[in-house]
Amino acid sequence: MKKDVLETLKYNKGSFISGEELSNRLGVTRTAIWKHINQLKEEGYEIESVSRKGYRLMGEPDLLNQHALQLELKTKTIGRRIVHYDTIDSTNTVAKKIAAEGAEEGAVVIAEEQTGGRGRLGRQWVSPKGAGIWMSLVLRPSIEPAEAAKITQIAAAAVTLAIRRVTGCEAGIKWPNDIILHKKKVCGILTEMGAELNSVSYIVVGIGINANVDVALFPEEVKRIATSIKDCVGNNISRKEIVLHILKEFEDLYLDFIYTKSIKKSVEICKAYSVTLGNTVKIINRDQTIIAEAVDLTEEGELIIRNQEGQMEKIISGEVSVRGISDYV
Ligand code: BT5
Repeated sequence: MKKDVLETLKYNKGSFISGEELSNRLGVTRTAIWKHINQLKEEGYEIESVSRKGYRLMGEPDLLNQHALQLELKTKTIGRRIVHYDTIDSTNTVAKKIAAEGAEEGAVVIAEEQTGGRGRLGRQWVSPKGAGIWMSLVLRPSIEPAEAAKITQIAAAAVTLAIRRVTGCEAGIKWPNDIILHKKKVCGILTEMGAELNSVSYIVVGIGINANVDVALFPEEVKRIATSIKDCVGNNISRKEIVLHILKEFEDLYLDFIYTKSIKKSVEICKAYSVTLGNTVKIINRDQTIIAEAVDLTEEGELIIRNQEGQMEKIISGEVSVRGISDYV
């Protein structure tokens, strides 16, 4: 019921709705409405109450804990359980641990700060306190280990849609795991798994987003290539709105993958918002560097390039930098 009260206030955000109207619409007494309003206020919602006018929602807290998110979450499984930490080494490490201990599909680990945030190949992910979105999703798809990279494409599509829908910023995808704003990295995705023989027992997809982060305070080598959503919008944005949208978009695309066994839908989104396709790319594979043109994505989410001899090649994973994007050197 508290959820319904909040939803109605949000729908009317900025204007008054009377206690009587709320109680009629939601079918409970005005005293019950009053109690829910008080609880919401205690949780940090700024609700103005004026006699004869009613209630008006003025501001919402930007909390990422289980209680705050669940009040507004519209998913069936993803995010139904949220484990929230103030400080943790890495949400991916915690998510892998709880997954190995049997955590259910859809469990999400979120931290305000990571002291040992990880990128791919043991690289560091800078994760300062309170301003970013550092979270990891536990999944249990019946897939083979070789398919794990598909989950990265689903996550990239979900994050891009969420950033675009909530902020209007033109987020793009640098294959396979970076989200880009104004040619700089705003988000990285790290997909890890636990597998037995030929089947995946769990997948953890870690998403790191510089939401309201001050990238000017980043180490020099990261500052050069990083940006934040705040820098695009011009002011702080609601991390909660972004998380709610990501979880919903992710669930829709993930369930589509589970039912159809194809990530076609996600790949369409990855193609539509790609900053890689049509550009010159540099691919570093072990000691070899290839310069090529990025041509297309396959239905499985692999990159097709045209090499300098004019031949087409399929790239399954690897370090790909795109000419014009900040990490191309
Ligand atoms: C990634 O790796 O981009 C994956 C990052 C995943 C982070 C999330 S946060 C929640 C979860 N828990 C974790 O411990 N990790 C996941 P990669 O493509 O290897 O890029 C790493 C590189 O990005 C670093 O070497 C830096 O150059 C750069 N970098 C580090 N921190 C950054 C930040 N906050 N913003 C932008 N770039 C960053």
